[in-house]
Amino acid sequence: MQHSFRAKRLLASTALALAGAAWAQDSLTVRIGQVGPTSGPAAHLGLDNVNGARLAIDDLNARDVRIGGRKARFELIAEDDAADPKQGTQAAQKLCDQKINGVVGHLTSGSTIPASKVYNDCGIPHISPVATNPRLTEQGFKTSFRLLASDNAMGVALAHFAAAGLKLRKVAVVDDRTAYGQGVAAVFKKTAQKLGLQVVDEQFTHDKSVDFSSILTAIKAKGAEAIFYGGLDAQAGPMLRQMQMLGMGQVRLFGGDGICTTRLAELAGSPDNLAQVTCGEGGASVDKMHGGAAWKQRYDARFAGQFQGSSPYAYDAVMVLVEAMKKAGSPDPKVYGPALFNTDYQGVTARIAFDATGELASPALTLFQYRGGKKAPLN
Ligand code: ABU
Repeated sequence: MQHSFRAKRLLASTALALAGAAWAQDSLTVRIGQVGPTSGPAAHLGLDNVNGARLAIDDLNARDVRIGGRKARFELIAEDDAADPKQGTQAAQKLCDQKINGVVGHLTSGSTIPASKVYNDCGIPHISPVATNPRLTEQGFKTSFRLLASDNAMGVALAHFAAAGLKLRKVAVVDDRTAYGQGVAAVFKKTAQKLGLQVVDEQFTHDKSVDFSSILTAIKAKGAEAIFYGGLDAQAGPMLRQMQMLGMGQVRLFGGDGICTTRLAELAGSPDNLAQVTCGEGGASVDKMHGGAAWKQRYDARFAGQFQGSSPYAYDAVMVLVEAMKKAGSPDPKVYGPALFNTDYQGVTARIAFDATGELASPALTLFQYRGGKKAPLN
């Protein structure tokens, strides 16, 4: 009696172990890293990015995704770099050490560019959904990709709008000394000067600063009709508030996608303080994206009040990595990495294909102004 009970238990546990082994053979776990700031002044931008990537992971897990005939389960490994270049490379090394399958990120150019060398050295592809400094794809790495237009396009478009659209003559340029801020401000300045605009002042701040009174006072004295700010909304918001306090309410503020966020209104203190803002994004406005409105509805239902602008790009970055894995029949970065160059995928943000440098083949570009504190596309 005792013996037959033991034998049955043994049989049952052997069957379970065999079933487990068969499942393990038929399935695989794909780990996607994601890096951006979820602490510090840019934390709201980082959170929006993680949310986009998480939505993609959950959508994939709800589908029967097969890679090389095996059912795939997806995990998101999110790392905080606080928008700091050193923490960015540390996060990249950590993901390399964990032999992650692919990375979405990083968010700031200052963190993404040094991290891209780490990914190149360990052979793991990364797709940045937000970093726009052109240098990212000029390094010749076969592991770096970008899902939106770079600052070369953005700085040029904003300078053309200032000169031809608004017929301005005198502008000042301020940047936050980060790779992004310096880069986009330099492109704007060069183009503005080519178009005959006078750059009457150039000032610098940093990405943790909140007091711009001395910079603004100097710019006011030079009679600038507009300021181009190369940096993020965490500085542009208080700058707009202080412009009002210093009687500079008629001076326009230009900036790239770093200031072009939903949260700018809150950071500027009042929607009225945004009336003079023109900003650009290296993609289409979300309402004009393929299925963008429906996607945003889903996002808002899950992450109410957290949308800043870049989450659809983080979502697409996950999907593009997984499409390449499916095409190559393997989640091994060395195997599927080259397939990224053959991407032809209809994402939320755009029809996605890359050129030989890892840049999006045909990026859109949208300029925005704010109406009643809400972003309104100009094109
Ligand atoms: N592209 C704007 C913010 C991120 C960055 O490039 O630093």
